[in-house]
Amino acid sequence: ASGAATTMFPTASSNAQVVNEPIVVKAGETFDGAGKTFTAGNALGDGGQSEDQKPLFILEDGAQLKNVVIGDNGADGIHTRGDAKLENVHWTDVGEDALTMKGAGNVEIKDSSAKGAADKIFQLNAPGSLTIDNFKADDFGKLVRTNGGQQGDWDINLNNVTATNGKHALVQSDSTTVNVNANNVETENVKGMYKLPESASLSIQ
Ligand code: ADA
Ligand code: CA
Ligand code: CA
Ligand code: CA
Repeated sequence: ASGAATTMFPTASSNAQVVNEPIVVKAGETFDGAGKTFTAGNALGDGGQSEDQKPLFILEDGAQLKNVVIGDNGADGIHTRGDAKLENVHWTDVGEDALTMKGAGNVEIKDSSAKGAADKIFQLNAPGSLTIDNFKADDFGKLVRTNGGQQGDWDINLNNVTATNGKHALVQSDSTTVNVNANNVETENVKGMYKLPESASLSIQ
């Protein structure tokens, strides 16, 4: 697939800033990484599949994160606590997962990419919406997963997404009220695609 997304996969810098304590972006503030690479120190975790790892960034309600490359220790990625906007954020080797919605809100991610996720990229543990626009994913388990076995009102919007080499699903949810809208999504070698309850709403354009 030539691809629906125009964003690129950047290479992590070997001169990364090591993060030993999560960087908190306070409510309503913007953190601009200026294109630098950030990588987790061992204090946050090893980037493997253990569930007790910490994130590199915590975005409080209304925070924005832009121009950030996350390097080869992705630990528990990014946690959001409410509404959040991410722009030009790239996970070069996703850790346990890439981003977790920990608080209810609307999370928007644009012009970004992720690769190398043993399991999930986006983990939705609190209700709200996840909207991604112009996003590339390669080598992952699931692009989006709402928390296993949980019900919740989630709206998942995928716009201009190119996803390649997915092992389990593009979007997986156990919630009977989940809404998924996919607009201009191209996939190649993605197994499972939309794994949703019968009553979920799925619109593909
Ligand atoms: C797994 C686990 C959840 C939660 C989640 C996460 O799905 O079962 O309890 O920890 O990962 O947020 O990474
Ligand atoms: Ca997990
Ligand atoms: Ca990885
Ligand atoms: Ca996690």
